Amino acid sequence: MAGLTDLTDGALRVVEDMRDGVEELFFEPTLRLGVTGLAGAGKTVFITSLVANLLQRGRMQMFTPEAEGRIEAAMLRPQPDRDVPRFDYEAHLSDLTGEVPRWPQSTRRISQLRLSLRYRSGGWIGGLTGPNVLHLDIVDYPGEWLLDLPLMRWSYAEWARRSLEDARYPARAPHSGAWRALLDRIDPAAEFDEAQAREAAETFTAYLGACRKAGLSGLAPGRFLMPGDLEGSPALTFAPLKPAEFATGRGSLWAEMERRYEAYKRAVVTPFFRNHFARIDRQVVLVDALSALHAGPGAVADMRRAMSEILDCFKPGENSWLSALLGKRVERILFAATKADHIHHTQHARLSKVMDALLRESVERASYKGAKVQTLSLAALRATVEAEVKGQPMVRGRLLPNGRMAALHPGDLPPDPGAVIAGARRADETGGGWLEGDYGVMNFAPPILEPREGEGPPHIRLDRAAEFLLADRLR
Ligand SMILES: Nc1nc2c(ncn2[C@@H]2O[C@H](COP(=O)(O)OP(=O)(O)OP(=O)(O)O)[C@@H](O)[C@H]2O)c(=O)[nH]1
Ligand SMILES: [Mg+2]
Repeated sequence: MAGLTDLTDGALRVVEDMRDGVEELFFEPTLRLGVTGLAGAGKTVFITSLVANLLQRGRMQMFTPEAEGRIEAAMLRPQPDRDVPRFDYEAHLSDLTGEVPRWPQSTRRISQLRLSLRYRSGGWIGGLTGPNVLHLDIVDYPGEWLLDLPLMRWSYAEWARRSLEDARYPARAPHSGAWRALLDRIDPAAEFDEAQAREAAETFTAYLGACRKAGLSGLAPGRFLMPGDLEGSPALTFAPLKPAEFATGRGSLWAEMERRYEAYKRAVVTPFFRNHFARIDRQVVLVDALSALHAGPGAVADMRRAMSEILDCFKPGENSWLSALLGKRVERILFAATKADHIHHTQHARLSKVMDALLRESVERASYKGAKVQTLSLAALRATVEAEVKGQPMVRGRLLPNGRMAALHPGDLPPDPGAVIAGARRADETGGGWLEGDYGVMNFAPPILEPREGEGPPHIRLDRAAEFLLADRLR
């Protein structure tokens, strides 16, 4: 039966893909934009503000199709994947721009949105042909789930080895004590016992939770902290064990943990990436480098490791379906440092450089098969204005939780990004960040906006991001 089901699924998929192909070829071109980033990187705010600013384009001067007056209409349309919930654009926008604006909750499930643009081609062609349509499809998901991507390449033994190695890094050791102590007590070769499996999974999850609180990034498996519809499911009752010194046979704790790990990859991780990362044309990778910089060298090292494990999955030839999926069609990738409104614009170039340096090695290792790559720093929703107080560059905004206005100086980023990388390499320094000023208290609320006809929410360089990601498809 399993064979038959597989066959049917396969056949359906082929039919669907053909239908998509036909639509794209003859009727209405589609651009799938992947918005990728770790938890809290700013994906939901980015999607909401990008859509709002494409619907009301008064703040999109650097987006040439708009500057040239060629966009005739932009509207939300029914999305193509009817089995995926719709991205609740209206709710997110009204949260961000309401009378008492607030940030969105962290995302708990996947959702999708389609924005359609009607535009005229530029130059003499535009005069000859009628208007064209481009559908922009965007997917939002919990950032934690991205961390599962590297698991696809690792066996259980490899994952267990890496998890233990990670747990000993100075930034993590203070949080991993209970879990490591438990591993010392558990014999992986012993007969499987459900209570022991549950204890290992719970202790490991608690350790991941503590890492998240400490501002660390590497928190796989993603569903442990953000289970979605798997909350309380036995599919999540596994954890890395200490690699056994002697063979672990059938019926052992190790064997069962390995089986569950593989089942998690097969039943949870594979469908997520196959269904939602497939057919991505353009990718924006959002990186909250500022928060990591603030949390200190240990957190920067941790983020760098997590991002490089993710980007390594884009290396060709590692895993056939995965590299086919990720590396095949992506034409453009934008690496964007988010929340740049936390710092004065005179620091923005440094922020981009730091992010560039953090990701450079892994970007070079990965192959995007001729994809165009760009880096910039942006704020999807600008929560601050700039001010100068006694000659000192500051940013001013409403602080959370009470909404009090304050002007703060976050400190300067190092002029040489190499210093950040070197500091992260010597990750034995766990304390003392690079942003020493007021960065720690900077928890800005979204701005209170006067709605202005024809304008989306204020941002920094969102139009440049749209230019890189979309403009050439609207020629
Ligand atoms: N000042 C400022 N803060 C931002 C901006 N974008 C995001 N933030 C902050 O970052 C937090 C996380 O943003 P989200 O868009 O929810 O992040 P996400 O990537 O969707 O996170 P998950 O759903 O948890 O994966 C927000 O609650 C804000 O505090 C921005 O442009 N400016
Ligand atoms: Mg989100």
